[in-house]
Amino acid sequence: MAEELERGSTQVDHEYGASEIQVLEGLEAVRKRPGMYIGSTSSSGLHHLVYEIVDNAIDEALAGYCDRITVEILEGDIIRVTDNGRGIPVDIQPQTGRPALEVVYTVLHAGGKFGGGGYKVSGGLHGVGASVVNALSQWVEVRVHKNGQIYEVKFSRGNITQEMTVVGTTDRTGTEVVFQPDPEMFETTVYDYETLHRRMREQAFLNAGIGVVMADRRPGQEREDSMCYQGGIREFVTFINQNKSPLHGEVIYMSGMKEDSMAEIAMQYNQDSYNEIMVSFANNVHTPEGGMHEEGFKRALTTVLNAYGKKANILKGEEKVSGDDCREGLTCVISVKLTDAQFEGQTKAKLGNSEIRTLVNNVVADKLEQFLEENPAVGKIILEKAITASRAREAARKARESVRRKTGLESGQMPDKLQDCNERDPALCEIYIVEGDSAAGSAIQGRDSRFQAILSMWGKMLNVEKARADKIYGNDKLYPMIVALGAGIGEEFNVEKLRYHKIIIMADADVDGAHIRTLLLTFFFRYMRPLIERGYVYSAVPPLYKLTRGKQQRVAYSDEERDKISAELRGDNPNVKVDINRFKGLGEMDPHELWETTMDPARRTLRRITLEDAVAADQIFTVLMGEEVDPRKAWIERNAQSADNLDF
Ligand code: 1YM
Repeated sequence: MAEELERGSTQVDHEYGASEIQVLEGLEAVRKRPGMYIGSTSSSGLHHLVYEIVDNAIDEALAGYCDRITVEILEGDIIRVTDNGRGIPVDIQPQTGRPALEVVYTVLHAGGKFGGGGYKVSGGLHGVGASVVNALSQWVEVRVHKNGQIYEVKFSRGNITQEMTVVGTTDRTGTEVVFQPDPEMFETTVYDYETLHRRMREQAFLNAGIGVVMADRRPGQEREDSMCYQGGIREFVTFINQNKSPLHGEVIYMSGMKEDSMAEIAMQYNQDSYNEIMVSFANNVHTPEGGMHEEGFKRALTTVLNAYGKKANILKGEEKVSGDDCREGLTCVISVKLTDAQFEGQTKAKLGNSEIRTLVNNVVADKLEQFLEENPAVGKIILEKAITASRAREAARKARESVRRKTGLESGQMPDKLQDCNERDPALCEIYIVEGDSAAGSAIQGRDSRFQAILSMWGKMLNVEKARADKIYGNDKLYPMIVALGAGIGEEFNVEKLRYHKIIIMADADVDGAHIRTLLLTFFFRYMRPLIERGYVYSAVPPLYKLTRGKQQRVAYSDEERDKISAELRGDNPNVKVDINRFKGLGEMDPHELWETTMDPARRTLRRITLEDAVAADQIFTVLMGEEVDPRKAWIERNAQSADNLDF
């Protein structure tokens, strides 16, 4: 990497001053340890580059100078981001003697340190800015429209290859950034439209009134989505609830500020769901692990509903509703903006600033009370929903205890469907959840029984979106799994008691397999969410093809790999015959094959299930599992070639 920096820098035709040497050292550090700056060099890090550039445009919009941002994926997975703001400053920066534009793109943490005025509120996972994108890109070009001129600067792997030059005149203002991520730095350089689209939509919801265009210009996959939400997070709630039936027409919206911080909350209850969806952000950054803003909200919601229920005589005598009762069926979006956000937790996705808890608590305490006073009819249905939840919870507790007594949940007795492993340290243990009898048979024979347990499941699984906890405990598919995992569910879930730290869903690579996987993920998402948050849930990746040439056999996990291996087996001879067979299902593999291709830790591929976007996950789950049949059909048709063997 040092070599590349040197090669690039020979193209700069002036002598280095001390500050520029520092620049090179700074960006070299980024190339040495990219993960420290963008989280990882996987697909997630690749997408992060786009967010960093977009964040600068969002900041410009929040400052009130820009109302339109366009993000395009061009042919060759080149990214172009354009805004109509003031344009990055081009004047000479006194400390460096270079134009600000060059400094922003070459000095680590340059953004926001100068240019004056306001604080940077948006910011990706680490908020490290344009120079990191530059360091990790094969090339970057920035064009700034400002003062009637078009200024252009070019870089390669962090080094200036064309100093800032005026290349034309213009009658508008704004910034255009085009870059190509460096394939030497990333495991993949292929962009996923949906990932970027989801993120841009989220930003459009969080920043009311900003127009965001997302476009795919890659040949053969052209697509464009225009987003602008005047209602901001109110419309976000409506969007999340689009396939649900709201309990009250209007989304409840509350906002307030104190000193430099501000909070806004939008919420709406649903009739047909027992789950709570809480999506929170701090400075436009998603905080899936929650934190102080969520705590403040929960506390105030419970207090206000109990107080109102009493005052309106809906709660009688000593009757109370718990926090969980108050949030059953609730969809809520919380967005806070503050000067010095502290991100904590396992994945730095939890807000730690305690003053925000007080702010959100106060906003909700004031505004929700006021709303309920002004809308007593809505107040009544919300409280009745909470009371129903409270009674159902009590019934579920009783059901659970009776199941426990009958089946000895606490006796430590394991279900028949489990073939356990010998190892007892959960950190070393894996459990394969296998769909289908014959696949489970192969897995049991093929596994390494020292540390691999097999749980077989077959038949139709309970749709948990539609069921309450009491039904789940009584379900013959889920109950053995709950017992095998050993950590309980829902409020009682205790991850410390978990018996395996790798939970691997092994299902066929077809529509049925996708269905089972989604059902299981819905269940984990709803009732054992810490499993996903901690990264304990995986999907096995079985091969798709078997290639045979004489006695030689190989397997391929994708169409590209199939073609590559086929060419390898053929060698230079086009007349050689290579047999290509598509695996129809796991059940077709013999135990040995299954071990070699899908279960052997040294050779298998596992895909870790992440909670990267709880909204997206819930969308899919709701679309697939909810009451409405049409969106589910549409989703499956979009995502599978043959949907014929699925029943709705
Ligand atoms: C497509 C990406 O970077 N837009 C952008 C960036 C800046 C400004 C405007 C800007 C900021 C300020 C003053 C200020 C940036 N400026 C800087 C720095 N779009 C994109 N649009 N004038 C213009 O913050 O005061 C960093 S980013 F530091 F130079 F001011």
